[in-house]
Amino acid sequence: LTDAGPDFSPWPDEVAARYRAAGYWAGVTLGQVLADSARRHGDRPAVVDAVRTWTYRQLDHDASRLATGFARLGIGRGDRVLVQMPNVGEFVVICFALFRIGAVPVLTQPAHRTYELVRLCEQSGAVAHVVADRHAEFDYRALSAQVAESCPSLRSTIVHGDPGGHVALADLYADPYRGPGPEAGDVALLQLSGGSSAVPKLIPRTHDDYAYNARASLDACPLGPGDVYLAALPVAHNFTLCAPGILGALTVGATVVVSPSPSVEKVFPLIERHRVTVAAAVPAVALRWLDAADSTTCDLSSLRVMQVGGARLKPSAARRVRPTLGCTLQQVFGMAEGLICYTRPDDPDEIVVETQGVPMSPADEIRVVDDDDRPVPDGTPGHLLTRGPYTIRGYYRAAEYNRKAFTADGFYRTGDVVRRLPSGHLVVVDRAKDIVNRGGTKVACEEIEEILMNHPGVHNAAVVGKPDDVLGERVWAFVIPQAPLERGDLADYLHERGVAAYKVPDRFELVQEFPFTAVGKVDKLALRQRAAQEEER
Ligand code: J2J
Repeated sequence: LTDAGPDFSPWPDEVAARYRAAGYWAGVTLGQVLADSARRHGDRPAVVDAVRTWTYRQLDHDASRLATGFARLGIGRGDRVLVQMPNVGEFVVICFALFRIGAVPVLTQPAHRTYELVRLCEQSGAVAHVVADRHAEFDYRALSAQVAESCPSLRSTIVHGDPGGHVALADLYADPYRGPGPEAGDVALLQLSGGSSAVPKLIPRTHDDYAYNARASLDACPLGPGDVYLAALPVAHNFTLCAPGILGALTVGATVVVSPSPSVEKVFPLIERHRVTVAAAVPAVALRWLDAADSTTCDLSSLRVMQVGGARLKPSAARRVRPTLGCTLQQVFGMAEGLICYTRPDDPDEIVVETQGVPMSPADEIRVVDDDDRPVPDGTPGHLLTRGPYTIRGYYRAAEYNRKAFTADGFYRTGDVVRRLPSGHLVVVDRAKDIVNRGGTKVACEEIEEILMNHPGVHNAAVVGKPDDVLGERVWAFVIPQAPLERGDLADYLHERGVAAYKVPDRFELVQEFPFTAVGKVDKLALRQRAAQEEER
């Protein structure tokens, strides 16, 4: 058995014992969470997508039958499986089938291409890749075949839809699974980090910690069997999956409606048709919904809570939520590594509009510190460090990087700069990590810089965020050429290398030199300011 293994940084024994004794870790696997709900809410709708509905009983049964199919392919406890699915109900079935056998989904995004997938496969040693045949005019079977060429660990491609020579997902459903399952302390899934390193980092979340993540989220965002949660953001994202998201809804017998996209055209009719009560959006998406709400003919009156997170929501936009959508705003400041902060339904308006809430668990430990890790007074901006029952102690197979990303006593360095109010509410004021937050989607600057620097015409490259009214930020690359270069060449180069489209800089600026800091590093802050001052062309 691979078990949680040495690849995973466990919580110290005495801390784990404390989390168990306090009931944060309930000793229940995610597969058991669904099985319990199936017993209690069997005939209620669990998941609804554009094609069909699964009742709780059907979902549990399908997950169990698919688990047998996966097991017959040789997928076992501890094996990693790349799951790359668009927003369809089968995503949920696939994840729970893997949870049943203790196999570990690696939650990749539909936008990822060979560059990302090969690295994720190498990092995780994945044995299979689950994809949809085609989505958004792209053929994932061909993509998977390309990935398999570079990744000897990858044995099977499993396809939802027309298998085109690979294994058909539909053919895998067999008798209900009776084999062994995981322990609650095992790694349940690998989330992707927004990352600030050249190689993407994987986030090992255990059954115990992820189930608690969903339950604690339900304290901040209560759901019951009468609720309908709209999954409009990508289903694999931590926000959609677990804050309280799909997993939270399935814990309490609520219904998950999966929207194929977050567009107004898809989402508004779904809200009306299914009487959606809770929806989650990143700020860029929330703005589009707010702009369209005044003139829509759709009935949005069922909405009770609009969750917004993933990137900073401007107070001016936050103020529009109640008058425009007629529901409560909940700000969500979370991260796939763990910590989630929420504003609460009974918080005063000013708190809901101006802050990103309080940590959801009484066991969350928070430090706000200066550059030397010394605590700063409330009200003063500082680096946010955190530790707790659902925050990882280390990235997967990343011992060296972990020494930088965590303190010696196990606090995760979030890279976010926050101000803590005397009430405990956090306001995200800045970011110290080297990423661009493009409408909630994170781009690691170093990753793109490293690829650009391999281009023969590039002497040096620096990627920064350019403030943007709609997305919050866009990706800008400053490039020092060492040979004649067209801007279009660089975008083409990234596409040819198989980099996901959202990471390709929105603009390339060719320059003669970079500003440097006193210690001789490229001065990213100065470049960010320069980008901010440039007019859009
Ligand atoms: C400012 N920055 C924010 C916010 C996240 C719930 C919600 C979101 C995520 C997520 C998540 C922010 N205001 N409200 O996992 O469970 C930025 C911070 C943070 C990073 C994490 C969840 N909400 N951010 O966005 O792993 O910089 O998770 O560290 O994708 O997004 O990104 P990610």
